[in-house]
This record gives sequence, C-alpha cells and structure tokens, in this order.
Amino acid sequence: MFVILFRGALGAAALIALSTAALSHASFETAEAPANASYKGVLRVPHGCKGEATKTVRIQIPDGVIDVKPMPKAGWILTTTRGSYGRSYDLYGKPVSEGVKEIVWSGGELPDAFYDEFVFRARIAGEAAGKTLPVPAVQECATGAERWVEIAAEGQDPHKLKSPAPAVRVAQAAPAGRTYKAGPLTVEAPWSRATPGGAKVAGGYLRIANTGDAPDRLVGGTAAVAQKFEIHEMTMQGDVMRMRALDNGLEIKPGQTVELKPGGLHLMFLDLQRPLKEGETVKGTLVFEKAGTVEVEYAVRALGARGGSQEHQH
Ligand SMILES: [Cu+2]
Repeated sequence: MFVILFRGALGAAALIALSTAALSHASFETAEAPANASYKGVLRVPHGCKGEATKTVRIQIPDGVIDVKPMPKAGWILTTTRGSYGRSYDLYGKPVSEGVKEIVWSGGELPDAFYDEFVFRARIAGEAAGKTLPVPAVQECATGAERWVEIAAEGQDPHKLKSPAPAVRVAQAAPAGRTYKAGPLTVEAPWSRATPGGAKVAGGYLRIANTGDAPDRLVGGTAAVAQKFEIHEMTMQGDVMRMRALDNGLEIKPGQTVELKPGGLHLMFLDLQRPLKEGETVKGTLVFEKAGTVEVEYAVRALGARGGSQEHQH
C-alpha cells in the first residue's frame, strides 16, 4: 500500500476524490479486469448488518468469471459450490464448462466497527471489453443480512442503487501502442489514464529507447489538456512513497530504454482543463535536449488501468 504525498493542494484534493468513492458499499478493490486474463478479486466489506457483526460472506460467481480459487481466511470456514458455467470456455487450450459458482466464508466474526477483505483469484473469459460483470455478495449476521445484489438496468447509474452488487468491468484491450521516431530516439506507446471528475492531475506513461551513441535528455513537453507538464520520479522514503519533479530532466543513455510507468518514473499533467475520457487520445509533445520536439498522442486508458504491478494513484 502506498501513501502518495503531493506537492500542493490540488493533488491532495484529487486523492480524496478517489478514495471516498466506495467506502460504504461492499466493492472490489480493483473494479476493472483485463479481458481473457487472470483477476484478483478483493471484496471489501466496510461494515456489518445495521450494527451486527458479519458471520458469513457469500460471493456468487457470474458468467464470464471462471477458474475461481478463493483464498482461505484464518478464523473462517471456506467452502465453494461448483456448478455449470452455462457455456464452454477455453482455459489454456482446454474446454471447461463447470467450476466454482459460489464462495462462502462462514463461522467468522467481523464486528460492524471493523473492516475486512475476502479474496479470490479467477479468470475473466469470453466477455467483451466494456462489459460490467456484477458479482452479487451477501453478508449474513446473527439476525440480519446485507445483500449486495442489486444490478443496474441498462442505462441506469449503479451509484444510485441502495445495495449495488460489487462489479468488475472488463477492460478494453490496451490501445495499440504508437511509435514515434526522433533521430536515434524511439518513443513507444504513450498513454494516460481516464480521470475522475474534478481531478486536476493525470499521469503520462511511455517508453523511450535511445539507439544512438550519445545520451539525450527529456527536458519537458506538453499535453493539450494540461496547463503544466512535469517529469516525476517515485522514491520510497521509509514506508512512504513520494514523487518529485525531475527539474533537470530525465537522461536516456546510449542503448538504454527508459520506461515511464505507474508506480515509477512518469509524466505528470497538472492543472487539467477537463477530465480525460477512456478511449480518447490527447495530443502533446515531448522535448528532448538533442532530438528536439516530438509530437505524440497519449491513448487514454480506463480509470483503473495499470501498466505494471504497482498502482499509482493521483
Ligand atoms: Cu506524479
């Protein structure tokens, strides 16, 4: 888990906007999953049943979620119910048509005042990008229950539901990475991330390869939607991850490929004039000391998109 410290008040406001969204409903830590890839579902249980402690948690596995393996929890009895998937899926070259359809953690005691997480691994299969898969979950208490089973109708805003089923959105395949040449430099697959309403910052990610025999340096750039552009690095200071602007730019040595990615080096677009929307492209430039100005386009991926194993929220 990271704590990100921001320079200035704008960044702090953006962080708060991101983190309050799903505190009161049961929801998944990662609400987006790549199509035809593995997914780690972390169900967050924020409270009990009107003050009562939760004793059982059930998750129903929807179509399109296969090869489910729940994680045991100390103090809880883990059982699964298997059943038909309703159709056949390809799993590593073999057809599969049945598997886990329900996970139950029972016999536990999660007081209303406490928070816990219930975890499974699965594979998202055969579902179109952009589709949302509701995963109904129920908390059972001594007398009451919290039933997170409501599913938004077509066109209905799931945020308006009282007890929405936790949901996983199948991510669009990453946009084909475009490549840009500037002398001995190659800039590959620039991308950014959709921003929640009100966010004033966004990250920019790409790879820069230097096939020449002299170093060059990324010293600046622009993004059409942002007033300011900075080059940031992340560093750990004790347990705290911080980011800081590289005021002298970023060197790309001969033969080196530098990757800017979530959780690491990145571009920072500040003072956004409007939100970034998934699927759009944003024009911009990169300015190198020797190679000069390179025009690029950033493909905007989904809000939850990750480029690597570490998350970097702005
Ligand atoms: Cu940053």
